[in-house]
Amino acid sequence: MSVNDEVATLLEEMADHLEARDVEFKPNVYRRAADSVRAHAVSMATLHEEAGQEAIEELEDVGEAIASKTVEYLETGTIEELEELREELPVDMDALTAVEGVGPKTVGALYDALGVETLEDLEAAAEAGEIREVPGFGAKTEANILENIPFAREARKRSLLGEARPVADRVVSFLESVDAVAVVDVAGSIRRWRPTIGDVDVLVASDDPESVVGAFEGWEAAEGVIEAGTSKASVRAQGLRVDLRVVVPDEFGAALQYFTGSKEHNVAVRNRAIGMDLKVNEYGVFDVSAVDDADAGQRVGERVAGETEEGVYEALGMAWMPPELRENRGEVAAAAEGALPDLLSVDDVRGDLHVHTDWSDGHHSIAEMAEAAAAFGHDYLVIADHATGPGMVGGVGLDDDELREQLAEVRTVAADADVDLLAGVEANVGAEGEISVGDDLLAELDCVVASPHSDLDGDGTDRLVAAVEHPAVDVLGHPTGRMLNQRPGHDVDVERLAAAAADHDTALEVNANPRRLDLSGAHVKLAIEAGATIAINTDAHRPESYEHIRYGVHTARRGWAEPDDVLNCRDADGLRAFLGI
Ligand code: DGT
Ligand code: CA
Ligand code: CA
Ligand code: ZN
Repeated sequence: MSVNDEVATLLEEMADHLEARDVEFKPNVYRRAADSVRAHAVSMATLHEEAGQEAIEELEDVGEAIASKTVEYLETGTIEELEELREELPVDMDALTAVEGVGPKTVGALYDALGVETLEDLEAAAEAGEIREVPGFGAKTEANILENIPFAREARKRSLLGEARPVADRVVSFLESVDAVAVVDVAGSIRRWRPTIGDVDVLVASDDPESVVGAFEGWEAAEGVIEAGTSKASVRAQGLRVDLRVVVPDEFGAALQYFTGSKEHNVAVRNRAIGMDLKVNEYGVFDVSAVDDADAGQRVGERVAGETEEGVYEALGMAWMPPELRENRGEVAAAAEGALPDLLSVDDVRGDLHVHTDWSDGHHSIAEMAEAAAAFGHDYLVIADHATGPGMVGGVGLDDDELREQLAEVRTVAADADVDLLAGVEANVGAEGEISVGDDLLAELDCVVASPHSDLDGDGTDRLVAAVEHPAVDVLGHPTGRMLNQRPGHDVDVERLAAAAADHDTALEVNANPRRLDLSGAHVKLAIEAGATIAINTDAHRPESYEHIRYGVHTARRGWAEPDDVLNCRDADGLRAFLGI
């Protein structure tokens, strides 16, 4: 973890403890400060060294009290107030609050009543029927908790793509600087851009594997070596396991293909090879037509490919395909027929249709978000702050009068902005699909994003279909409402939803926030096949988050999306035509 991540994690833990003790306001102050510290480009340690506590106080949403706790941590390695809070409430807060429906307040109450400290305690208490006896809890809550524990336990083993990808980028650029390394690439789920990552796989081509392993063990970000051999090693870095394998340059392509996976894709590839009298494995592609026993060893028969991945696929009669497609969803047949999609890339995206400002829960003004979007290279930007309504707690959302006021402000800023600045809203989709903003106001806005924020259990198809059928809705935001590693979100009949969306000219969002990635790649593929248009939006609450667009783009690529399938790959005129403005 970087220093900023460490500080942010501690501030978040303070927030949870304060909330567990029913302290008002302060928890959110700590959470906002944690966000700000985590997103800050310069390390708190550097700021502190060079300019002291005052430099930390300059951060957005960080006041004197939190800056002084940060300094206390940097100087002593602990925060005394947090130590006291932990002593009073000695629970595994992270593990317990990972259970959907269990927040810090619940943790506090169950500790006081039953002494629940760990996930195991929680499970035992629920199984024994003790939770329903605690005031404020009932049999239904108890059953929900019990049902959600396995999901939380599984989820905690995997990291978010948004956490793992920066680590992968870092290890690749480090290995590129090592002399003995000829070629380096990531493999495994990180290369396929899966939304969650078990471990980060890195593959190197080299004639001197021991030097590469030695350098890797000394990588500055490595916090500990898990295991090390002559041609592979695993280290822990920023809370992740990073697996390195070193192969000879001549076998790099075959190894890269093999270790990229997915397993299901590799099975389909191997089966195709068998039908062609070929054998494919991590060492190469081998012609085994003249061999009696193709299983006699790994390197049998005549080797026909293996140095490059392109060569491996070519030997099997397939075009090379982007790793995002390798999930056994028809890509092997498509590659053999020359029918692979021409996937979009990050550069194809021309704007963002869903960002927040300090009018709701963002952290920057309309003008700042617009300026940063222009600097990022966008042609257009839609300000889509939260409206009040179901799921908007804590006074975050704007009512219709405030939205009208904001609309006027957006028009004023737009007059001088370097992007085509459009006025929108993120309205809430109610339990029956109703939209939480008045129809006359919706008609005045350029772009209406509508998203579900409440009641996210069970099948959501009816509710979401009703929302996309609303004539004023342009984009259905984070349709399932899933939060990776936290809650699964709605089940959705995506084909029915997509057909309705296509009929009513509503785009379905791929929310690029690394906690969401919603729709998923599998959903995107179904949606496009049913004729729907996709929108890829960051849901940015600060300019730094514009960078998240890559997670959305790669998720859409996992769904076989081409530029024509994506609303915000169109130019401003094309966007306006879709929005009817
Ligand atoms: P993860 O780490 O759980 O997010 O997922 P992956 O896909 O990165 O899986 P990992 O790290 O266990 O292995 C990396 C790749 O190596 C995997 O995608 C395919 C390949 N691989 C590993 N074990 C096997 C296996 O038993 N059979 C086959 N065909 N491929 C394997
Ligand atoms: Ca992996
Ligand atoms: Ca691995
Ligand atoms: Zn939202």
